[in-house]
Amino acid sequence: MSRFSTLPFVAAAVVALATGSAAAHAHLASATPAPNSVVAPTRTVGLTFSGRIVSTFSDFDVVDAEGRKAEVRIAHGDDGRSMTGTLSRPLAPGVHRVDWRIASGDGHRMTGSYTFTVR
Ligand SMILES: [Cu+2]
Repeated sequence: MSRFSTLPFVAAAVVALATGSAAAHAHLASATPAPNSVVAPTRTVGLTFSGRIVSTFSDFDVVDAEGRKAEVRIAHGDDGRSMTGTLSRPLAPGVHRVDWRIASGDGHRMTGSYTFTVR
């Protein structure tokens, strides 16, 4: 009985280890507009990562459904883990994709993308 009751604790420890190694490099923690959201026309796209990112190697594109990249000026946050892009003009209605690439504080390069819709 006691032998089997330890299993949940072992499982929890394995999960904790896996989470710990994943936390070693930064992943996208939150974004504005949020992934899969529907928003009013905006000129600002902000990404926040779970850990430090190297600003020199970290940026993103905002691409519309026809593959056109928006003109965007990216500023890196003082917190060392966020970026804010200011677009030269509000995004047109439709689906937009954010393609981000970063160098994590631990040196790993990571990329990702998500979409949101402007109504
Ligand atoms: Cu890493």
